[in-house]
This record gives sequence, C-alpha cells and structure tokens, in this order.
Amino acid sequence: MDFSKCWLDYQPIECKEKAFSTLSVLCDGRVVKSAVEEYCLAMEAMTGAVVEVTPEGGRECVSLRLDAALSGADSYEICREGDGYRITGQSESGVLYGVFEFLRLVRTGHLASLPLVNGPEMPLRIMNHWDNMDGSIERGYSGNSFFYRDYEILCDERTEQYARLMASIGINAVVINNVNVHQRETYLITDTYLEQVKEYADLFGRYGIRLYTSVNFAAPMELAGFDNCDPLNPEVAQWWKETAAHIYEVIPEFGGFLVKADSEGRPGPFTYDRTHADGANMLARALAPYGGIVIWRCFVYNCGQDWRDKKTDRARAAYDNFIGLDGCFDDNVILQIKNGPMDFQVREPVSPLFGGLKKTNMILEVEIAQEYTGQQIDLCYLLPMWREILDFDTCAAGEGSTVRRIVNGELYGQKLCGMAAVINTGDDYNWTGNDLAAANTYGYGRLAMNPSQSSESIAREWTALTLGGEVEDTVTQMLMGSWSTYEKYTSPLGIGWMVTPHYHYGPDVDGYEYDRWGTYHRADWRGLGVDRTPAGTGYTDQYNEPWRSVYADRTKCPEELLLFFHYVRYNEKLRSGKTLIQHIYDTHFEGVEEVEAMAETWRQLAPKLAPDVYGRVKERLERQLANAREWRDRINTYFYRKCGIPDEKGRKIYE
Ligand code: GCV
Repeated sequence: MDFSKCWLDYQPIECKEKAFSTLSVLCDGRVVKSAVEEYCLAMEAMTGAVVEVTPEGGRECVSLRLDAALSGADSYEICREGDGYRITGQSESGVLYGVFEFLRLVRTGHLASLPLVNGPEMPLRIMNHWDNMDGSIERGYSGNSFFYRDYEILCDERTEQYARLMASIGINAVVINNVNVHQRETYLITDTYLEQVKEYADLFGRYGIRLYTSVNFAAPMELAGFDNCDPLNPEVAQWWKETAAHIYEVIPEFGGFLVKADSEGRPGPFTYDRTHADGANMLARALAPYGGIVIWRCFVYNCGQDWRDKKTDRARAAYDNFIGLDGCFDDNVILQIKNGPMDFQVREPVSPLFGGLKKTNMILEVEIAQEYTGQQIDLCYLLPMWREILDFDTCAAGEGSTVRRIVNGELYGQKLCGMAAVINTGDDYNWTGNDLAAANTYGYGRLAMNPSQSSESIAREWTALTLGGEVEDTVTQMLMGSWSTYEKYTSPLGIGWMVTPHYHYGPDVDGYEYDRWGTYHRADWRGLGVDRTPAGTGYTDQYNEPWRSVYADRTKCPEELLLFFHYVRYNEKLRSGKTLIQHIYDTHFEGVEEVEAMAETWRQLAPKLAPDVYGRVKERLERQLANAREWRDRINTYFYRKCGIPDEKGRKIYE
C-alpha cells in the first residue's frame, strides 16, 4: 500500500473486551456488509483476535441491527447490552456510521460515554473534487488526482480506501469532477465514460455515498451539435431529458448535477438573456423523474472589472444575481453558496445570501483545499473559521437564524440542504500534502455530521486517532492557534487578497490591485480599505438588521473585518488603542514569532512521532516560516513606504 491510512490506522489497544471478538449481524445489505468488514478489520488489528461473525444474537458480543423507527435519517444508537454492545442504525448508513463511532470510542477510550444516540445533522454532506481527467487537480496541493490519469478513470484500491475514509466521517455525496468542466469531462455523462462512472457509483454506494458529476451547461452544443444551449429551447431541454434518462438507466442511484454557470467564463443562461432559475429548472426537470437534484453555484460575478470603477463591487454580486430569484427554483434545485461574498479568503464576512434567501434550498460551500490559506504548506486549521460561519446569526427570521439552522433545514424546513466542501486530497502518500492538513478533511465531515462539536474536540479526536494520544494536547494547541497565526502574517483586517496572482501563495500586495478580478485593497498614502457602506458600494445594505447598521458603522464594525467594510487612515486608532499602521506592523511581527514557536514545538515532539510524519511536517513548517517572513517584510515595507510612519517599537522594516 503506497498511501497512509490517515485516521483509520488501527493500532493495538490495551482494553480487549471479550465481546469485541464476536459480531452478531442481525441485518443485511451492501452498506451493512461494509460496516461488518470495517469492524473485523479494525478489531483484528486492534486486538489481534479473529472476529467471529454470526447471524445469531448473543450475550457477549457486539450486535448490529437496523431499526427504521429510530428518529433522524441515518442516525444510530450505541448502548451496552448484556455483556456486550448493541449498535442500531436507522438505515444501513446509520449502521455504518454507528460502527465507525463505536470504533472511535474504543480507540479513544471513551466507551464509558455510552449510551449514545447520534445522527447526521446536515442532510447533505458533500465533497467537491476539482479533479480533471488529465490527472491534474485545480487548486490541488497534494499531488495528482486518484480518480483519473491521462483521461482514464482509475477504480482501484486507493479509491476504495478513499470511500472508506469519507464514510468514516459521514460524507454522503461526492462530486467526482471539477466545476470547471473541460472538453473531455463533458463526456462523463455519456457512454464514453458512463460504465466506468458506474463503477465509482457502485463503490461509493457500498459506503452510503451518492455520486454526482459537474456538468457543462453547454453540453448540448459540445456533444450534440446544437447551435445554442438556451434553457428555454424545448429541444435543448429534451436533450437533457434524454441524457438524464440514459444516465439513470446505467446508474440508477446517480445523485445529480453540480453546475458552475455564467461564472469565470463558463457558459450559462445569461447568453440567452435567461435567468439562473431558467437554467437550473431546465436541468432539474430532466432529473426530477429519477429523484436527482441540481446543485447550482452562486459564485457569479463580473470577472472583467475595471479597477478604476469604484462602484462595481464583486462582494455584491452573488446577492444581486440571486436574491430576486428567491422562490423561483424547482424543489430539486439547491443553491450552493460560498461562505463569504468574495472567494475563500482567510477572513470574510458571511455571505448575505444566507440571510436573504428564504424560499430556496441552500448549501454552504467551504474550501478545505487551502487555496488562499497556505496551500497545505502552511498550517491552517480551518474548523474555527467554519464554526464562526455556522454560528453567524443572519437574523433572517428573528434572532437565532444562524447559518447552521438554515443549512441543516431547521429554520425553513428544507430537506435538500447541508454543506459542501472543496476537498484537499490528492495522490500524495499522506493524501493531503501536509499530514496536519488532514485534520481539516476529517474535521469538515465531523462538523457537518454534528455542528455542536467544538473545533477543539474535533482537533483532539483527529490527533488522537492519527498521531496518538501522547501528542494530543500539543498538536491540538498548534492546530487551534494556526488560523489566527496565518491571518496575522497575511493580509490585514479582512481586506483579503494581496497574494501572488493565479497561484495564490505568498505575498504580492498589488498583484491583484490593477487587475480585472474585482479584488482591490485601495491603499494609498493616507490609508486603505474598501468603503462598502451606503456611501461607498452599498454592500452593507444586503444584510439584515442589526448587521446592516453594525457593518456600516466604523465604530461598531467587528474589527477583524474593518478594512473589508471601511477605508481607514493609517493613523486612526483601533479599539486596542493602537493606530491602524501599528496594528499592521505588530500583527506581522507576531505572526512570524508564532510560526517560529510552532516549528520549535514540533521539533520537541520528534521522539513521540513516527519519523516520516515528523519529517514531512517539519519540512512544511520550515517553508511556512520562510513564507511568513516574506509576508511580514513585504507587507510592512509596502505600508511603511506608503505612509512613512515608523514602527513605534523600532523593529527592522525594510525601506
Ligand atoms: C474551480 C476561484 C478559484 C478557481 C475556482 C473558482 C470556483 O476563482 O481560484 O480555481 O474554480 O474559485 O470556485 O469556481
């Protein structure tokens, strides 16, 4: 096996109860079969004893049962029974999740917490792969795709292990190709590839996961010679209906389509003066007879902007494009909304669409792949950020209208909702480039299953399972501080960007400043920041009260977002009493010091870690330190040159 087992690396354990070695299986099905296999594999590795699998009940055993009456789809109950344990699933997936949970409890020594009843809170827990069929991965930082090589679909041991890893964290939907659907990938929904796609669908099906594909809105033109893909053209709609019918003939469990339309050059309904609802509904009607769904992305903005134009604001775009369509989408359409209004920056406010849409299914999209957050070289544990997003109160239907309650279906009673994430895996030995970046992969699934769990407890759980209990406290501490550290040495106070164009790693303060992407910091000799109040771009008006007023008021605006919403002079005082420029200098020095401390902490862990893991992460931390120093010096020098105000503490700032 040339890849790591990640958090499913079952090591021998001390506590070896007799009951562990008999598995009484009182239900069946292909997902139950995976649960049984997982149980045996794990127990045999942990206890050294061969597990006896029996269809009989018994006193001293672990039993698996199905009970559709358990409340909550795919939920499970684990309790003691006789001298053993009983794991009951509401469905086959519930049984599988129950087995993974039981194994986690055994491994972390928490069996005393039984009985427990648990179940996935988010109905949809999706992984989006930005994998291309040539084997590359858009924004991939851990090698190449393990789904494709040279336009061939690889269904092998690695993809099997991938499905196991995903099921173990509760993922129930996987989109197997990039939202930017290139020429060959357009054929994924045709006979050229369907039989092989079916192999993936079957494999995933054994782990309770549905397969989705990203589709090219212009597929009728590229595949069938149409001269348009107008969603209101009945022939175009008919083509999609026939295409869907055929897909379901081959893959009856096909999940549906993910669509990036009219975004960054991708085709879409705008060309024909049609709306996103026209486009999404046309596809949805093709899938509806088979229970399929359309996931339509809201990442729509003008990527041909003029930096001189201070009124057009990219942050406004998703809301402006979609709010008027609330209630116009068919029931099997879900809008997938990025967490912030820009694009996965280290700090952004929550997208105002969550507080705006009320009659539309919604999915929250986050990015596990660390595109703007250190590219899996720098350590950046993202769970604390996702927690803040889920806990953000949109005030859409009074107090307590959190993003979490919107996307878990509670607030508006939606069934098709949940979370989607751009995954950070590739074919590197450790799956995620940086071993510690797997905490984000793991954490995403765990959070979508149970958003009540704290970021810290997820970090602890992942560390204990992956690296061992001995380093749990220290690594958890490293993980928990890492987002804030990354934020300190990169772009300040929510302004974002300032990265190397295209690659998005490392600093280039003006790299995107005079470009067409709508990503400006507007720094001059007096100050910096974007005025998004009504006096500026008016973006703050997209929020419900009190946020609308809070964000628009310089004195009330949360400081970490200050420059996102306001243009601030360098010598203006922040709440800390420091001037803006001093805050910038201080945080950049602090950020580097924190990385130095992290690297030292890691060095001290050497004797407690497997040498290969230790070495890989050490090398990444060294690169992170170089990156942090580069950011510090470029940012500090840039602003010092702009304003000429020296650092109060007299530290070295290059001129
Ligand atoms: C897959 C950003 C990324 C692109 C990505 C796009 C999207 O612009 O840089 O690589 O495209 O977001 O989310 O569609």
